[in-house]
Amino acid sequence: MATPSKPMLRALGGEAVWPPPMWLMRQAGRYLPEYREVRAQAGDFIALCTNPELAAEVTLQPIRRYGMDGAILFSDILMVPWAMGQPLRFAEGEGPQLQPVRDAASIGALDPSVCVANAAPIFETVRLVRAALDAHAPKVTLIGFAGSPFTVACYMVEGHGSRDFAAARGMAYADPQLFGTLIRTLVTATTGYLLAQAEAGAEVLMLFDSWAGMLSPSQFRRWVIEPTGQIVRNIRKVNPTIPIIGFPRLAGPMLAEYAQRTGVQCLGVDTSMDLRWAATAVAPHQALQGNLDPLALIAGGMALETEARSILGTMRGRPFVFNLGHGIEKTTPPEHVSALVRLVRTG
Ligand code: 1CP
Repeated sequence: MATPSKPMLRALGGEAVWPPPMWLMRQAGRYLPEYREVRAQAGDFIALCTNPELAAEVTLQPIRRYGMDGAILFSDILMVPWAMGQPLRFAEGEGPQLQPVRDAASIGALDPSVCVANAAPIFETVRLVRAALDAHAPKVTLIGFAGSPFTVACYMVEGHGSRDFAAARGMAYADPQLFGTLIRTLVTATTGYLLAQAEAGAEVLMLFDSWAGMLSPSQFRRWVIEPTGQIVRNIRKVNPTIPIIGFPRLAGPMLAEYAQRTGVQCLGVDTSMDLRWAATAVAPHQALQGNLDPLALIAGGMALETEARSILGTMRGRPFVFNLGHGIEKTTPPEHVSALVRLVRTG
């Protein structure tokens, strides 16, 4: 196979590309006026995620505005439970609302085999974005994604966002068999969902595990490392080369075991993590991605410059993808993102 010429694919392949490729988690979203315009046109959020033309348009907006190296599919981690038939709505101002699954009957009723068929419009978005990038931005890498089984299960059991996801984490202790059934269902659904994105043109796959850091080490091994490793192995059987980014947010020292045992090519690191330590915790060929504080991006000016330069100084000479440590906030001034791009581009 020819050496990839896209900067992001080179970095994920273990090369210390400099200046590093960059993109930002949630780079498409409400902080952009052009997003708000399309969002208003689409109606609700699910309508936007399942409208391939509009979803492709918002995926491409930050590429046009900033020239990022990565375009992340515009969708949501909760589209997997939605595609398995769990009722979902995004209520204005209160975030996602699902009809909770908390017993054997409702968990048993979830059917992972219908996920790919129901998510067909999302794969069409991937096709449209890939065609647009191939035609107009051939150096930009298309990133597909899903939530990791544990984080998605948190929302499915709880029914909404939460500070501690006590119902989900409680079920994992009180009835590990039932929770395990839900996690296995999600491993199957997520494998098919990610492979379908790869087939439609995604060049990298990312697994968001936003709530991994709430677990004890033994629970982290069981509900984060094992299912993530299974998904990676399942994908490898069909697609041996596509790079996979794992983002076990707030994993702390568990990052080392996660890196070793899941087999991901790249580790997303959150803002709390010391990048110098992370560099020693993962294998030299494993890339790191992160970890600017989204609040430094809101502040801008010297605070932003100091934080970004410190990250660049620490990561120079390593395979690295510049990113935030969590998603961009909706109060972020778009011109601060432009300033950050200029800064990272000069290395
Ligand atoms: O009305 C709106 O515009 C909805 C806001 C919104 C957006 C823009 C939601 C609802 N999801 C998204 C897009 C989204 N979500 C992307 C798109 C691509 C990009 O990065 O540009 C991605 C990758 C996600 C992933 C996602 N959704 C995560 C994992 C990352 C993270 O932020 O921790 C999680 C936890 C969700 C759930 C979710 N979806 C939406 C909201 C507001 C939430 C958080 C709910 C909560 O816990 O309170």
